[in-house]
Amino acid sequence: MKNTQRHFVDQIIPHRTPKQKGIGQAPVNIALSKYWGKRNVDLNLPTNSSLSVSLPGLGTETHLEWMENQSDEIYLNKTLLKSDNAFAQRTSLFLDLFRPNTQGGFVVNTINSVPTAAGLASSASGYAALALALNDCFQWDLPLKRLSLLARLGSGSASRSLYNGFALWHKGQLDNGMDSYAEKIDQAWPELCIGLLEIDVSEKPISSTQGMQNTVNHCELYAAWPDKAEADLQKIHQAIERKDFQQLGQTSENNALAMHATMIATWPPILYWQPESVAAMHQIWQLRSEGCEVYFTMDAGPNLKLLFLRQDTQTIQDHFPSVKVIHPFSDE
Ligand code: 2P0
Repeated sequence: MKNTQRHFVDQIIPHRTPKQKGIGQAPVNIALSKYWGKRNVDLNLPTNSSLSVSLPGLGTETHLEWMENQSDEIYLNKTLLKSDNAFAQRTSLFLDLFRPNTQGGFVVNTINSVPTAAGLASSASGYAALALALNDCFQWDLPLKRLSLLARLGSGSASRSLYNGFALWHKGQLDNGMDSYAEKIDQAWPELCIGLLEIDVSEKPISSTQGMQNTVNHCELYAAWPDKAEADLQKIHQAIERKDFQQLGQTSENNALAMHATMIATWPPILYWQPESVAAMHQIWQLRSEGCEVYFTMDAGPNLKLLFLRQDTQTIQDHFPSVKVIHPFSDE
């Protein structure tokens, strides 16, 4: 696995000589058309393309420095992690792909403004920020498209977190993974709002990586997923271009529920929802039947992300007092 990944990295980076300290910052992203399933586990190549919107103000900032004659030191939110910590081990394994020798180590300072493993995809902003910090530290000067290939190796959804606004991660066709990158969709939608509805932010029982692998291997319904995901992505892309909010909302909600249907139909079953998640869905459907255009999407966790337009903010806040409202395009 390591050799395959190192060979992949060799085709992208110009050298392995760190020049200075590096810094990277990246937002979390919410997929409107989801990534669920890999066609190649070593290279994190997905079975389907996906489309996301980034959440400005929520994400990761990473500082990186190469030190000769010491091992990696990894800080998460200013706390030094023990070397057997899962986050530290995963980070060090990723950094193995870039280190110039085995005598030195990286000092990594990661500040997350999202709870780790809470279904808000902190690994997405984490590996995107790390790819940017590496680019800065080694002074590679790589374009974002190339950095998204590197971020993808850390976590698939990280490929989309190199960008603000909408991003499209192409699944690619090649076995070597060089065409499986994300790029920005150059469209702003200032009225679009995302409402974060936290049901439970504790560590999830099964990681997305494991969950999607189990689904691919042990779900008869999964065969229908890749084609549906591609069709949904096209509809959402079109909805963004036409600013057709109903098409965006309906397709996104249906796409998320279809992804969860494949999880539920896996054996043993994977169910990230909690009773409060289902209660919130009913509340959203009730509001919609009363004429308020609100939809939801969900990832590998119990939390909901509401989709609505700015004009409905007050109604949404009245019905969901704890909702955190994000404007993905407030600065554009
Ligand atoms: C997404 N998720 O498109 C989907 C929807 C979760 C549900 O991408 O194994 O953490 O590291 O590539 O990127 C979460 O999966 O998985 C994810 P790996 P990742 O946002």
